[in-house]
Amino acid sequence: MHLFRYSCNLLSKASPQRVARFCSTIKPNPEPEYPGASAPYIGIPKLTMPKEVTPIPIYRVMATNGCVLDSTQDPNLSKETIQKMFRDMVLLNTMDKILYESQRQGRISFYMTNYGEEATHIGSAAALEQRDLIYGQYREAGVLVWRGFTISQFIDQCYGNVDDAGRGKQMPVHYGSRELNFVTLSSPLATQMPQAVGAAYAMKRQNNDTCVVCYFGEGAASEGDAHAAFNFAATLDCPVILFCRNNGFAISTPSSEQYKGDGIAARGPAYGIATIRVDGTDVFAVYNATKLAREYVLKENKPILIEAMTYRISHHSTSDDSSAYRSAEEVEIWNSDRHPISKLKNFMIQKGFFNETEESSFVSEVRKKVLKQITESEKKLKPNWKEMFEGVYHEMPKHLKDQMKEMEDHIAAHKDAYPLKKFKN
Ligand SMILES: Cc1ncc(C[n+]2csc(CCOP(=O)(O)OP(=O)(O)O)c2C)c(N)n1
Ligand SMILES: [Mg+2]
Repeated sequence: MHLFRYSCNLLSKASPQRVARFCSTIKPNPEPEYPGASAPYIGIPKLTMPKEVTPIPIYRVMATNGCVLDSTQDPNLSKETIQKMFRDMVLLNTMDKILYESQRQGRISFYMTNYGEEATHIGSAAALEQRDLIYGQYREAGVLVWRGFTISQFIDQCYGNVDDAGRGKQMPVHYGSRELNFVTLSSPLATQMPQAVGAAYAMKRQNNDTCVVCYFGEGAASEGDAHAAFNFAATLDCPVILFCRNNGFAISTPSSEQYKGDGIAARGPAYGIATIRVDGTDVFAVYNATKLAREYVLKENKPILIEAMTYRISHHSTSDDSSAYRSAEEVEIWNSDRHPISKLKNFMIQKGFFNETEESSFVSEVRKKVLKQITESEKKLKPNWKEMFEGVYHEMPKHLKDQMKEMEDHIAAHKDAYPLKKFKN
């Protein structure tokens, strides 16, 4: 330090020629050695502009007409698997239409459809193992269909009756299933993300060849929890597939107002996470990408980010009217040629896997089952009202006991004001 100051003093009094000679004797530091980054030095300031960064490409397998563009990318699934993929997508679509209508008729309080995103659910679910643990957001009902959640389980949950596993405590579409390794959904956006990463960290410690998959929307990715999840996943090397469904909207906020830059995918490399962007209307592309992701996260014990590009064809939920913020023509483009079901149907027709009569009788069968189930679920009793105080704490704390007693007295005093016959005793 002394020597340095001494040289500086001398230099300040020296001629420019001597300064230049002195500087040429100093060896430039070959590599910067900051703990926080490994990057070379530059001598002229340069802004890195977002537009200079090449957009992450969208991987696809099929063209809109269902043709496989490169035969090496055809996952060559069996006819039975492809048929299950198609039928599960159709089942979800059919069930959605009826449940959406049943909300409009005032029979259930709320509903969310999955139109346009069917291939992201089925393609990813098909590439996973049943033991892989899933954390969803809410628009991933197809994952449950693939895993075997039944029509009655879906509808009992929407009706919040005695057979709803959630005991009527949550809004419709907040499904969950311990048997199917699907963690119960919760409404506050992005809360599932750090939880999923934590679970993946536990999986890594157990070394049980199981990964975690966490679905989230591009809107939810603006939450602070998303940052925490990305950063913990990367720094703790967690085997988690962070699966973003980018459907272009967060209720009425289009993705152009949600973020700047190259979407959610671009955040992957920024956090040090391997990333793939995929055509979410192409079931085979989603399948291949998820298969690759699963192998990678388990082999490397590291996270992966998938961004599946789709379009939310439906309104956000039954509480939204999307005609207020987008045109019917725009929606129609995605609801016809670009629809994931029509893409897969085109593929199946070319392969000779599609039988019009069989498929339409499948749809009418599903319709019948759903309608029958609605009548049954509607008739079932609601859980005993006392259950709303239970199930959170192992032992009910005093304040809840007090509230329950208060309600008991209230109900006893106003029996006629409540539809008690509709609740289990
Ligand atoms: C913390 C929090 N903020 C706001 C909301 C209200 N909300 C519910 S869904 C939603 C939009 C989410 O959009 P996105 O993540 O893109 O999912 P998508 O509905 O498109 O599938 C908002 C703002 C919420 N549930 N939780
Ligand atoms: Mg969205």
